[in-house]
Amino acid sequence: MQRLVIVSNRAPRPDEVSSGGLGACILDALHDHDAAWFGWSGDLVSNEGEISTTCARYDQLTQFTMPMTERDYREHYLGFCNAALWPVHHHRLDLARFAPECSEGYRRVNRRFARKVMSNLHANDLIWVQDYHFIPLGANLRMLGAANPLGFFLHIPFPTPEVLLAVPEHIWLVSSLCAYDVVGFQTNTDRQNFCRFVCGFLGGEAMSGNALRVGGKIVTAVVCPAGIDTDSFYGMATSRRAALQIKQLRRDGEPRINIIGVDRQDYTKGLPERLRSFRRLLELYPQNHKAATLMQIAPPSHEDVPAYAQIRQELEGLCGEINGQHGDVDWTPVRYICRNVAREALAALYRGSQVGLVTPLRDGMNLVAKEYVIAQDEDDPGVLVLSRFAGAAEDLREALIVNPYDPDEVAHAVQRAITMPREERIERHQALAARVRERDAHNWMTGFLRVLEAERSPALGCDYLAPMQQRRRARYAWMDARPMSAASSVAV
Ligand code: ADQ
Repeated sequence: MQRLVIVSNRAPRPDEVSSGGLGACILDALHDHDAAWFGWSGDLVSNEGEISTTCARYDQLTQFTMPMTERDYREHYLGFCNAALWPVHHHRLDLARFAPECSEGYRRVNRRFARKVMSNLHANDLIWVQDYHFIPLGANLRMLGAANPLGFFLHIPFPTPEVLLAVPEHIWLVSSLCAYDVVGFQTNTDRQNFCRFVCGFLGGEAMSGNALRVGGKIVTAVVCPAGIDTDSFYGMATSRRAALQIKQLRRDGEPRINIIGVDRQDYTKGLPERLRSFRRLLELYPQNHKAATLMQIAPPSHEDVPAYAQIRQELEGLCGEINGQHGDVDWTPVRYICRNVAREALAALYRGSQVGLVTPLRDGMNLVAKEYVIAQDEDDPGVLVLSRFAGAAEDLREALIVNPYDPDEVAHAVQRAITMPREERIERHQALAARVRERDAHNWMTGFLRVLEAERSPALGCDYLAPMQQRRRARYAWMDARPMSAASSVAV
């Protein structure tokens, strides 16, 4: 089997609990695959001279991690990735900030990672770059002479062209995506948005199948929804330990209806809106008093970004308000847990909850929705209430699909979930579980890699590659030049 080279912002340790979907999804899919994974170690150093690479081996996985400088962290990570790309891709232009030094920091870090990958690359490797932190990495690798098949997967939504135009470097960004052989998206909508941009603003044209021709080069754009390791998650949810935990959750005197939400604290996850919907449930359906509890597990993320610190304050305020207004000595309506929980414990909590409340305002996929489905007892399953703005809603149509901005609609859906007859719950669950299994982490990875492998040139590794590499270097050289204006012409 060929070695797979993965590059992502963080390379999670396989033995650690993390609240990130990307790491969980790749680790779940990587079983038995010979792989090298490059990422940021999470450490900061004061200058570039102090950057050194740490190599760790876990079975067939080798991880290469390196620190970032404080300046990189400020400009690349906080400044461009978190303050520009993340809000734009989630349609939050009100929160987006653009600064030339930040886009330069983004280019700088991408160039550094490209050099690091290049110095450890084998001729037969497949390269798979993950997510928005590394959009230009592929073009950088081509400039350094890499001839390997190059794939990219976008875990977050691809915005509509009208929104993406707000990023000053929009032409450069999407052209950089076109430097890959294969670009993967979570949903049809994301792929369509990408194609609309390529055809509308880069002069690209749709070819047969999934191919697009842009400036004489072909890029294949595929839909490949991210998934979970369904067997291992089901195993965790049905373990003896899980059964004990569920029993404890439902012990006498505790509320009978458990509603669960699990999300990183992020403004895209719709957490304040969810709490307001739960409050509305208690107002509209007072029979839930002393009966229903919302357990919201929400570990903080990006605490050094002001928009994130605000969410935490807002959440804590809302929990206090709801508990103060509706709670009683023997009933706490909202249980708020602000830290990471072991995956096994999470699986048990899902299984012990009658309603899974997954209501992001916008989300690439949302793996929590899939985890909730798989954790259920097939004979007495809970009901998934899912935002129409989660990528998962494209597939999981038998969930109760809601508009997360409308607290009344969400409250009515939760009430419908609580009172849904068992036969209907089973029927919906069977359809959902079949789809989640069909699109699990393994199929996500193999589906993508199958398309990428088809890009492999039979000449790889041969001497006569040199002229081809030179042509490629020349083709991508412009991308490393100083930032371009939106009006500049593009030849990819
Ligand atoms: P996220 O937005 O991070 O990632 P999401 O799909 O919501 O991912 O998954 C979060 C993961 O973290 C789940 O596996 C969940 O169980 C876990 N998790 C969350 N809170 C936790 C806690 N407190 N303790 C332990 N585990 C916790 C991005 C995109 C998503 C996309 C994924 C995968 O934003 O839209 O689904 O990548 O492609």
